[in-house]
Amino acid sequence: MNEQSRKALYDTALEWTYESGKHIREKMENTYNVDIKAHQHDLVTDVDRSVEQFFRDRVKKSFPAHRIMGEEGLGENVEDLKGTVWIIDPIDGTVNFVHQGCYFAVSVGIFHNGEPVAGIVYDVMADEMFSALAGKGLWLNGKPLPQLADTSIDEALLSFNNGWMMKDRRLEELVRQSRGIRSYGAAALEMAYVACGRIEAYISFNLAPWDVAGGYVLITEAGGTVTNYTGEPLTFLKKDTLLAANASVYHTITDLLEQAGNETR
Ligand code: 2AM
Ligand code: CA
Repeated sequence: MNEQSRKALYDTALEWTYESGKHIREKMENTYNVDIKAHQHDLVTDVDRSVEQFFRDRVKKSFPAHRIMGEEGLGENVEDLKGTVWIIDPIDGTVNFVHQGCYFAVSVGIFHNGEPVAGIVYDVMADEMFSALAGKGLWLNGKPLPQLADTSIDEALLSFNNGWMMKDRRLEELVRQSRGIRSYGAAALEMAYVACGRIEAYISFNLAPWDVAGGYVLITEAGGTVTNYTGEPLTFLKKDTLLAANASVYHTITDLLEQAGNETR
């Protein structure tokens, strides 16, 4: 894919994401159905489904050869990243959407033969559009964002769900050493915050490709590091853990976790 086609694809994805945000705000003025999926933490609404359908219709019409992987699974089953693949979460942070009416995002990651092309995370209610075009930089509402600077752990804000501490007590060491812990409940948004330096790291133990694809492009474009919790590259083909951080903080976190592991052995 040449540079011009990549830029055109990025511009189109941005336009459709804005449009989907407008659609979500309109839908929020009326009632919508909420269903529980696997368990009480996992919700889906008519709005999630209609936004995914909105992207599917537009991609199929304008780019019939492209494939789509989406949370609501309304289209084909994508099992590899050959060709151009759109990885879409129509609403990331559905629990926030339903309970709070804010702190949710539309997330879009576009890959070509497994390589990132574009990443978009749109905080619909704050009207904050985080976007990255691979190799060309990243922007917040069209304004360029700088590369992430080295930061020490005592000056770093980290984000993870409190529940993860019950799974890995070594995380307590991060609570002790960092400036503070935050938890926003929307992975794509938390990754966008790492990319723009509002927080220095985000950790999760259970995320799907659509939760992380857009944020992955944003963070790598900002010079940050994204792997799973054990340091392996993400495949974007299965659920995985996540450690996404400013590069300097990433290394401090992995060192601290390793040391904490050795001490408890
Ligand atoms: P979602 O709202 O799109 O489902 C909440 O901590 C974050 O984790 C959200 O980004 C949420 O995405 C994601 N998440 C919650 N439960 C999940 C699950 N069972 N599998 C994958 N991701 C999940
Ligand atoms: Ca979702």
